[in-house]
Amino acid sequence: GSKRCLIAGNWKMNGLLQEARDFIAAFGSNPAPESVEIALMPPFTLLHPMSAQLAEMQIELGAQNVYYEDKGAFTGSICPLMLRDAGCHYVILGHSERRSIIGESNAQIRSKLNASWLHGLEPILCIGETLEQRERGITNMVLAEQLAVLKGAPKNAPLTIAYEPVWAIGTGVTATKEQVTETHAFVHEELTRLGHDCRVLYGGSVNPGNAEELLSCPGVEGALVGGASLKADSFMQIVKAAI
Ligand code: G2H
Repeated sequence: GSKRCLIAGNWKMNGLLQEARDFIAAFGSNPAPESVEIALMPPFTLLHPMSAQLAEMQIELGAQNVYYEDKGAFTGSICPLMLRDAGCHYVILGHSERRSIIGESNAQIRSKLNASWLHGLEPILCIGETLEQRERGITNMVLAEQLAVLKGAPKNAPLTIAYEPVWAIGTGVTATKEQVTETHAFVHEELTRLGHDCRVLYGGSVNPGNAEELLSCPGVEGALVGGASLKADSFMQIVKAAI
């Protein structure tokens, strides 16, 4: 299709300065493929240190979260302008770990979407059902509820969606081809209904061994990779699987 495939690495709460240097040194020797966009979301502390070199390697930079206020007395928070200042193009919003551990709500995610767009960031909005919700047969309802934060959003706002079944995150369990295809079809349908024609990534235990199969599912336009993005060689193998 017209959408360029995106392979994005979410480092979560991993990565010290030396590991960032090692990653760049190891990844640097690989020529960036034309057909695949690559992005990396290291922790906040590595954004500035990695920014220039990732840009040279044509790897887009992203953050894993943002606060929705512009500035001021919000101790411990990072605003969209700070992310732009560090060279970020992307920001992950609504990751299941933030929803479940931090208790982030759809209302907060909506505020973060608006703040991100206001400052020219492209959100990667994460959605996904828990195992209990899948077993109860309410997957589509949960996903529709999570996507409803897009109601009334500007139609041409930059946006990427990541479908990440919670039961497949960091567990080594991946969704089957059928589950991925079926759920991505629903997500695309819902997005069309909401007036957004954006990329939909798959996420959840994507690794070099399953990437090609997952990326070949209809409606999958890239991957959000956690654990397997920490090492340059496994991340590169996933990028190659997308070519
Ligand atoms: C899902 C994914 C990246 P992992 O959270 O967002 O992580 O690949 O480790 O399951």
